[in-house]
Amino acid sequence: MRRSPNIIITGTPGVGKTTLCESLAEKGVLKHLSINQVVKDNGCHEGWSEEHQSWIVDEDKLLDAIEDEVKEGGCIIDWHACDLFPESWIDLVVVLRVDNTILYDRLAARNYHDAKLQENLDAEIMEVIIEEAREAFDEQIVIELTSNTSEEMEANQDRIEQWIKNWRMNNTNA
Ligand code: DAT
Repeated sequence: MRRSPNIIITGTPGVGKTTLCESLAEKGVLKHLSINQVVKDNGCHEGWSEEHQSWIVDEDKLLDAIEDEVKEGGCIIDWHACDLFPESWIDLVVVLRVDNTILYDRLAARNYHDAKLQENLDAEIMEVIIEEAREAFDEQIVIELTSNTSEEMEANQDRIEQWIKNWRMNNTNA
């Protein structure tokens, strides 16, 4: 049994996953597992998609690469998809949400080309990732948090830290 929980922080690109994960990891709360980095470092992909400007991920290779680490617990998984991770690995799924005008500015600042920018804005409006999370996991472990401002990000961080404390209290002596 895990002594520390595994959390997925997910959401459309630009919602603030990496910023939140890094800040939780800096405080030593849990370990930041950037799936983007794992995919790159371990070659868990079938090449680069020019159209999507992202790696074409080989999900089996990716799961093999992280399995031992995740099974030990204490990981914050940072990725824009969540339904590939086995339910038994995961204790909490946090879906970050952002208003579309704010998301537009953040993605434009990354110089995303128009098609990619629009694709991501549509995904956010259509609630693609929250739907995916609710279908793949027990609804009770899926939470949706807005992250428009740094104040909201701090509040989200506090809330997740509190959740982790509670999880540890409820699970370590069980
Ligand atoms: P993601 O990992 O979801 O793609 P990110 O963490 O790289 O997103 O953040 C995208 C940009 O937005 C980055 O410049 C930092 C900024 N940002 C993230 N969360 C924020 C927040 N809650 N308030 C203001 N800016 C935020």
